[in-house]
Amino acid sequence: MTMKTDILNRLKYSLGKDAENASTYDWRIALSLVLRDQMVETWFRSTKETYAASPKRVYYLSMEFLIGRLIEDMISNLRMEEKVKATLVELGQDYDTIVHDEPDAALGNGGLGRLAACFMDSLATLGIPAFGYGIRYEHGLFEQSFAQGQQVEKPETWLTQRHAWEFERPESQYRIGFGGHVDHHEGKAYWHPGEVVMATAYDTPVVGWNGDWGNTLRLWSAQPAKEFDLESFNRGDYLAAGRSEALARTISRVLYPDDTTESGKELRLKQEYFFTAASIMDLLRRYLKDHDDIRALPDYVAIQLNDTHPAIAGPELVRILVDEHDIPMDEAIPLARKCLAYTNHTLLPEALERWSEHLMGRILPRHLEIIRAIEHAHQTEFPGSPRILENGDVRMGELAFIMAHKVNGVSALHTDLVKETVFADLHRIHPTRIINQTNGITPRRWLYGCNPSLRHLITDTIGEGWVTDLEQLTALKSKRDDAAFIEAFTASKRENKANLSNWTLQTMGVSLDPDAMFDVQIKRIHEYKRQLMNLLETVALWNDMRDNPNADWTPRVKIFGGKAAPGYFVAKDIIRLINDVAAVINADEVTGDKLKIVYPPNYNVTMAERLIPAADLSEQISTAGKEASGTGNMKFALNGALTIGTLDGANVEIREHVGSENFFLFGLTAQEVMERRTHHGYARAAIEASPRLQRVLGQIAEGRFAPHDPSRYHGLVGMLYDHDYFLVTCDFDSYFDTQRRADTAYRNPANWAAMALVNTASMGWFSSDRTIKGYARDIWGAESVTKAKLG
Ligand code: 26M
Repeated sequence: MTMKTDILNRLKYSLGKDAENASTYDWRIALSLVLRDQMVETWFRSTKETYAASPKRVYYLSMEFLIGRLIEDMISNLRMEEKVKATLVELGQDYDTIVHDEPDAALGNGGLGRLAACFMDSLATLGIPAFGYGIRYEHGLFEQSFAQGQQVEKPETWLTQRHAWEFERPESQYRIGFGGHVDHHEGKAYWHPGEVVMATAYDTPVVGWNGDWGNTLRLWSAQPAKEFDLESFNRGDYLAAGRSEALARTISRVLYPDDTTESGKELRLKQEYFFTAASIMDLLRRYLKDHDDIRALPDYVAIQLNDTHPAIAGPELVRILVDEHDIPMDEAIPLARKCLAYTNHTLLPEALERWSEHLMGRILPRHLEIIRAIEHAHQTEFPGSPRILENGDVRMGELAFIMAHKVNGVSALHTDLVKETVFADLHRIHPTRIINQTNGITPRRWLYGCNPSLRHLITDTIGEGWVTDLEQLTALKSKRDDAAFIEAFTASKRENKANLSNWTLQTMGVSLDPDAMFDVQIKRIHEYKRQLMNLLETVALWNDMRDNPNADWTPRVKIFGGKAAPGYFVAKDIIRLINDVAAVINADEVTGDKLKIVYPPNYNVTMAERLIPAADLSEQISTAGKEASGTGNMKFALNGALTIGTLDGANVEIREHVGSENFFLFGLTAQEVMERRTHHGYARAAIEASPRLQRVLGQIAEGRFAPHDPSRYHGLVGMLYDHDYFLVTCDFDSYFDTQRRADTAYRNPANWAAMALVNTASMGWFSSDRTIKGYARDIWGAESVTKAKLG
C-alpha cells in the first residue's frame, strides 16, 4: 500500500472523516498514526532482540520530559521526509501547516526536562535498551502571555487534543499506596496504606536515527482505584472513597512550574512517590518474568535518578526487597545501591529538596522507617558523617547520594563544585562516588531538524555521517579559509534570520533587519541567569547611541524568551521591565533600526527551534558557579552563533573546544565570585565606580520606562544597590566592554562567519550520544544491543 492510501484509510477508519471534510488537525492525526505504525515495526523488533539478548536495561526516572513536538522527529528519524512531503503534495496538503499544528508536549520546565528528552533520543540511536519513566501530566508548563508587559499564566491543554503517538496500557496498572500505618509482627513490617490510587501506563515509542532501534517513554497517569473505593464505600466510609478519587484526579493533573524548589508541597511529594513507585514495580515485574534470583538485579537493571525528584526510589526498592522478598535490611541497602545512580543538576541551596519528617511520616510511614534504617546503617559505618535526617527534615540530596553507587555532576566545573560544596563531607567518605558527565544535546533535533539550510550545506560538504557521529564536523574546520564556503555559510544564517523576521512580523507585527546582529537570550527567567544585566547593557547602549547618533553603530536586535515561575516576583519584575524598556526603545526614532528589543511570549521548545538557528550571538551570562551546565549554550554554538559568556557550567568546556579566540569571555570566575561576596558593600562600590551603570539605574529608578508609574522599579534597583547577590553590578562593565568587542568583530562579516564556522565545527563532543556513552560506560555498565555502536 502507498502512504497516500494509508493516510486516507486512517482518515476514514480512525477519524471517521473523508478527505473533503478533513481539517488540518484530522490530516495531522492521520499522518501521525501512519508514522506510528512504522515505528511499531522497529519497536517490536527491538523488544524481541532485547528479550533474546537479555541485556542490562537502563531506566531513566525523571519528573520531566520536555519533548516538544514529535512529528518532525519521527519523520526524520524514520528517514521519510521526501516521501511524506511528496505524499502531502499529492493529497493537496501543506507540510509546514500540518507539522506546525502539533502542540508542544511541554512536560518540563527547562534544562533538566529537555536533557531527559535528548537522552531518550541518544539511547534509541545508540541501541541501548532503555525506558524513560515519568508522569503523563494533563497540563504541561503554563502558557505565558503579556498584559501591559506583565506575565500572565494560563493552563496548558495539550491533552484536550488526541496525543497520536501514545498507546494506553490498561494491563500495566499498579496500586500506589499513601498514608495509613505500619504494623510490625515477628520482625516483619506490614504497611497498610490509607489511600490507594492506580498508576496506568501510556507508552510513546522513541525511535532512534534511521529507525534502527526503538525504546519506550512510559508515562504514568493516575486513576481512582475502583475496587478499593468500592470497599470503603460498602463499609459506609463515603468520605474515604471520595477522597482517593479526588487524589487520583489531582496527582497527574499538573506539572509544577518551579524550577527551583518551592518545597514542602504535599502534592509534589505524592507525585514523586507516585511515578517512582509505579516505575520500580514495573521494572521489577519485567525482571521477575525472566529471572528468579532477585539478588542478581544489579546485573540487569540500572536506574538513573534525574535529580532528587525520584530519590524515594532508594527507600522504595529497599522496602520491596525487605518487606516482599524477605531480604535482610543490611543486604537490601547495598543491593539497591548497586542499581541506583543520581544526577545532580544544581547547587542552589533553595533548590535542594527537603521534606519535613512529619509530612514524610504521614504520607509514607514505612519509607520513613526505612530512611531511618538507611541513616543508621550509614552512621554505623561512617560515624559522624552527614545526616539524611536533620532538624526535622529528610534531606533528599543526602538520601540520593547515600543510596547511589555513582553521583554525577553535569559539567566539569559543576562536578568540582559538587565535590567542594554541597557534598564535600560525603565526598571525603566516598571519594570515588562523584564523577562528571558533561551534558550534551541531540544533533538530530538541534541541527538536522531545526536548521535545514545548515544541514544541507554540511551534508553536501562532508556527507551525512555527522548525524550519528558529530565529531565528523571537525572536517569543516579546513573550510574557514574557503571564501566560497564562508559565503554559503553566511547565506544559510541569513536565510534563517529572514525566516525569523517573517515570523516575528506575522506573530508580533515587528520585522527585524536581517543585517543586524541577532543577540539572543532564551531560558527561564532567573536572577542568577542575569537577564537583568543584559537589559541594563541594552539601555546603556541605547544611551550611547543617542549621545552620538551619527556614529557608525553595529545594529542589534536583542531577543529575549523565557517564563518566570508564577511565585517568583523578582523574575516577574524583570519580565515587566524588559517589556517596558522595549516599548520605549522600539519607538525611538533616533536609534530606529539600529536597536530593537523583541520578547515573543510563551517561549517553548518549538520557539527555541526557530530562534537558535537565527542567532548570531548567544547570551550565556550567569553568575559564575551558578549554572550547573547549560545546554542552550551548546545548541547555539552548534548552529554557528558566537557565545558571550562567563566561565560557568559547560561554557568552560565549550570555550576550550571552540578556542578562546572564538568566544567572548567576560566576568568574575566562580572563585572570584565567592571571594567578592565577602566584601562588604560590593554592589554599591561597583555602581559608584561605573558612571554608565549609574546612569542606567538612575533612569530606571526615575521612571524613564514607566512614566505613569515612576516608582515601579524602585524595589528592583534598590535590590541591586543593597544586595545584588548575583553580582550583576560587579560584572556590568566587563560585560559592556565585551559587547563592544562583539560589535567590532561583527563589522567584519567574513571573519565573524569564520569564527562562527569554527564554533559549529568544534561542537561534536557536545552530542548527547557522547554523554550517553559516558553514562553507559562509567555508571550503568550497559551496552548497545545493535552492537558496534558504542565503539
Ligand atoms: C522542584 C521541586 C518542585 C517543583 C519543581 C522542582 C524543579 C523542577 C525542575 C527543580 C529543578 C528543576 O530543574 C532544574 C534544572 O533544569 N536544572 C538545569 O539542568 C540542566 C541539565 O543538567 C542544566 O544544564 C542547567 O544548568 C540546570 O539549571
